[in-house]
Amino acid sequence: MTRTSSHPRPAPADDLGVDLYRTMARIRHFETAASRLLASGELPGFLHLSIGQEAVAAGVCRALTDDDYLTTTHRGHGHCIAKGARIDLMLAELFGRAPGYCGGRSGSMHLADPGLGILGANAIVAAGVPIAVGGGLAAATRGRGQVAVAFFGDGAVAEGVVHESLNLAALWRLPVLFVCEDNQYAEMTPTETHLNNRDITAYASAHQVPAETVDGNDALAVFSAAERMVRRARDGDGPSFLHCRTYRWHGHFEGDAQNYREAAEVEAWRGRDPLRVLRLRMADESVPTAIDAECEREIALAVEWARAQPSPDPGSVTAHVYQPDGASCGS
Ligand SMILES: Cc1ncc(C[n+]2csc(CCOP(=O)(O)OP(=O)(O)O)c2C)c(N)n1
Repeated sequence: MTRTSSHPRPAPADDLGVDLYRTMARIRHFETAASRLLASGELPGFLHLSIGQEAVAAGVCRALTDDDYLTTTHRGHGHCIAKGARIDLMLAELFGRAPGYCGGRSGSMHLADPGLGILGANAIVAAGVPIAVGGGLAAATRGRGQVAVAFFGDGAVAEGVVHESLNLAALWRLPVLFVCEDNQYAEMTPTETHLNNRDITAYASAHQVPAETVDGNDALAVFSAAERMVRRARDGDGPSFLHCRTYRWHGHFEGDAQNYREAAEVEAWRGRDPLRVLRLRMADESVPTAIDAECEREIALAVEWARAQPSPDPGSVTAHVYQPDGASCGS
């Protein structure tokens, strides 16, 4: 379903820190609201939240334009919001309502906005990675300087398709940024028990793709590395790999009993809250406080709107199964 977003994005701030903080706060308030709505029984389906990981989405997407592509995962709300997706349409989709991004049919794990280059969240681990390489090939063919970003978790790194994607992107020098969001668990499995080499950048280096590890809870550090890598891609110098070390505060999914990790580990990472990390670097405390209040209001209004929308017409159940003749996936 192609949808062109005409909804205005929040006014871009001159100050990088303010802009990054606003993006992270929007993600945090969106996901906090979604968590509550699921717990109260209002939202159907599954939710995988990225609370604690917001700096990766904000830092990487700050280096992109609306014309660039991204693909994301089952944990993709943050990436979509940071790329400019409409929060009201995302919430309508989570509620299963007709105006939602996918007509209320997909829920959280298949959000897409081709008009903004969001080529889709994907519930199949690693499946978005080759799609981003396809975006990179389209970008290279068009020659307009677009780039494509593949977000994926540490759990995707040993999937064969990630290596096929790295190889092809390197071989054809495609403008692709591979972003591994390493939250240290794949579902309930710690990374050291599913990856032989804990140095995740080594997998990229094996394909001669330049790689770097950054503190994924530091939005400024993520942005600085992503900006360099995006510039490299736009200049025709091929793909890069950004390994971001971070942590999810909530369970793998909402409702996860989390008996595979200690509460003290979660607490220690909460102490490195990416919003707080940035807040401490901002000169004026009142700015982030005002942004938080603004985001809370924005989300509350969007929830109210989404909740009041109609469900899809049952008579349309077979619609949107096939791409209509002549329709395109955006440009
Ligand atoms: C191909 C495939 N294998 C297994 C699963 C089940 N599964 C869903 S999420 C997940 C873990 C993914 O871990 P990671 O890539 O690190 O992302 P995270 O959940 O930590 O964000 C698994 C194994 C799946 N959805 N797809």
